[in-house]
Amino acid sequence: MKNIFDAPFLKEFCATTKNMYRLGWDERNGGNISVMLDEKEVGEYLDLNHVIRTIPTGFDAKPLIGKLFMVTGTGKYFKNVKHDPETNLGIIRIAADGTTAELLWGYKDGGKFTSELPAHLMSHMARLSVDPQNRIVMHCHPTYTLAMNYVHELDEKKFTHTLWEMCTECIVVFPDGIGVLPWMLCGTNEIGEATAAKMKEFRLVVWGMHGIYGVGKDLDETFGLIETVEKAAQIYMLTAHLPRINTIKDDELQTLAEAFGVNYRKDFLNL
Ligand code: 2HA
Ligand code: ZN
Repeated sequence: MKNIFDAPFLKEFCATTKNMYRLGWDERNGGNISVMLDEKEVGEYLDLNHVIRTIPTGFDAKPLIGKLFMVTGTGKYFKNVKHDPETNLGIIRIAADGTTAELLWGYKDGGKFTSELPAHLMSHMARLSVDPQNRIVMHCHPTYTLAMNYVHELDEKKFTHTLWEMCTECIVVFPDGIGVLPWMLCGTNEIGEATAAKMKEFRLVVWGMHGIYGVGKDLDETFGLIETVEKAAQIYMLTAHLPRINTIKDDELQTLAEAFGVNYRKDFLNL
């Protein structure tokens, strides 16, 4: 059996949380990540027949039965993941009943997965139904994106349009736009269901006055999506109070999207 601390999937997870913390997206215990792992790959590092303990999830995730996920722990700090992944992370498998998680590794101090597991697993289910390559669900509290929530209308078309105008690359990176939920109580099945419903259409979902969810096929792609939104939100917040002299016009956004061959939300432009 190989040493799990050498596993590329663990190293990349640790590097990502470190980066997110460094960028100020995950203060204290803010944020959570889940990564669907390849069973065969994990089997090189762990005895998949050894279940440390079982933990009820509180909801039904039948389409994910048998799937393995590496998930950040509840109450744990992104800041600490790299130094002690075995306490701050866990690898779980969705058991045959669809409502229990089998702990295969981690949560060493008796802990458990993030309180946002419903939003994560429901989002995995929703994304897999439209994109079988999806592996990642990432949640965080990026500063400028959050600041923008207080001064910009929380309307999907308007929010997306404003961000598309802020950097030339935006419409190419997230042509599908950004879903927006109003403020809702976090950690519940209800916000999980609302997030998953948006995920059928969007790879990015803003939780009003809370943060953002991103999904993708790997950690780099998902991190990059949120990073691009955050950069655009930063430009917006640096300029929102100043007279706007220049902008990228809608016909230019259309030209960009067509030049890069992306399938963009035409109804989010005013042509
Ligand atoms: O896990 O970010 O939304 C801490 C949070 C809850
Ligand atoms: Zn949060």
